Amino acid sequence: MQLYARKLGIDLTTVGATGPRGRILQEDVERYIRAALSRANAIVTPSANTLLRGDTAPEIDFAKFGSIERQPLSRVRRLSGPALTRSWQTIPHVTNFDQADVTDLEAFRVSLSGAALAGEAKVTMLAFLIKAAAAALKTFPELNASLSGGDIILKRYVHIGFAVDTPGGLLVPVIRDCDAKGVRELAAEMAGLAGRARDGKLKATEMHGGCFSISSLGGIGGTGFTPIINAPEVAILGAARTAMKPQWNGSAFVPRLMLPLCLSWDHRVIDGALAARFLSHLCGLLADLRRVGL
Ligand code: CAO
Repeated sequence: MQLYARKLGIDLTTVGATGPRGRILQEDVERYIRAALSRANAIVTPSANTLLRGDTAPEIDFAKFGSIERQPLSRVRRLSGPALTRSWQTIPHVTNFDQADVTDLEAFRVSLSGAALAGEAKVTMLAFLIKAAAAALKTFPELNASLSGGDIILKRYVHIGFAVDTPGGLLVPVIRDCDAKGVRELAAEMAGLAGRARDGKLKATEMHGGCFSISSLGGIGGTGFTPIINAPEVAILGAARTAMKPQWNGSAFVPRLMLPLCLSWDHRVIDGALAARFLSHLCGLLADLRRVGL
C-alpha cells in the first residue's frame, strides 16, 4: 500500500485509516483520491465564454418536482441573450429616475390623434420621447457616444433605437436622423418598423447604427425599471406608465400627468451629475413642447 500511495504522490499521514490496528487499506487511499478530485472540480472557475453564455448554473431536473414542458429558446432570445449578458457584466450601470410633467404634451398628442387623416400613424408618447431625446442628445453629446479603446467617439448623427416586444422576444429597430424629423414622421416610421419587427420581417441593417435606445413599457404598466444599456451605446432611456399626481405649484397642489423616466448610463463615460442634468433637461423639454421644435 505504501508503494501504491508513494507512486501517486500521496502523503500517507494525511489518509484516514480504517484497517485493523490503524492500517491504511486500498479503499482508504481511493476515498482520499476521490475527495481530492471533487475538491479540485469545485474550484475550477468557468471560462469567460461560458460566463457570457450565462449557462453556468447547474442543470436541474425540474421534472423531479412536478410536471414540466421543455421549449427551445427563440432565435431572437438565443442571439440577444449573450449580448445582454455581456452588456450587464462589462458595463458599470447606474440608473437615474425622474418624472416629466406631460399634461400639456398629452393634451396636444390627443388633439393630433383627433386631427389624424385616415391611414395616418397614431402619434404615441414614444414618438415625442424620441423627438425630445434627439434634442437632448444634441445638447449633451457625451450621451451620444461610444467607447473605443481609450477614446470616446462622439457622434454627430442621432439614430435612436426603440425596444419592440415581439412574440419571439425583444427587437430594437433604429430610426435614423431623429433630430431632423418631425413627430408625425417619427410616428409613421416607428409604426412601420414595429410592425415589421412583430412580423419577423425586420432587416438586420434596420437594427444597426443606433446611438441611444428607448424602452417604453408605458402602454403596459409599471412605475419604473432599470433598462440594460444596448452596447456599444452608453445610455438607455426607460419610460413607464403616466399617472395623475398632485404637484406643488408654489401655493397649492395641482393634479398633473406625470411620466416616470429611468436613464441607465455607463459610468465609464458618464458621471452622475451629467446624467441627472440630461434627464432633468429631457423632462423640461417634454413639459414645454415649444423648446423641442416639433
Ligand atoms: N403611459 C400611459 N399610457 C401609454 C404610455 C405611457 N407612458 N405609452 C403609451 N401609452 C398608451 C398609448 O397611448 C396607447 O393607448 P391607446 O391604445 O388608448 O391609444 C397604448 O398605451 C398602447 O401604446 P402602443 O404600444 O400602441 O404605442 P407605444 O408607442 O407606447 O409603444 C412599442 C410602441 C413598439 C414601443 C410597444 O408596442 C412595445 O413593444 N413596447 C414594449 C417595449 C419593451 O418590451 N421594452 C422592454 C425592454 S427591456 O426588456
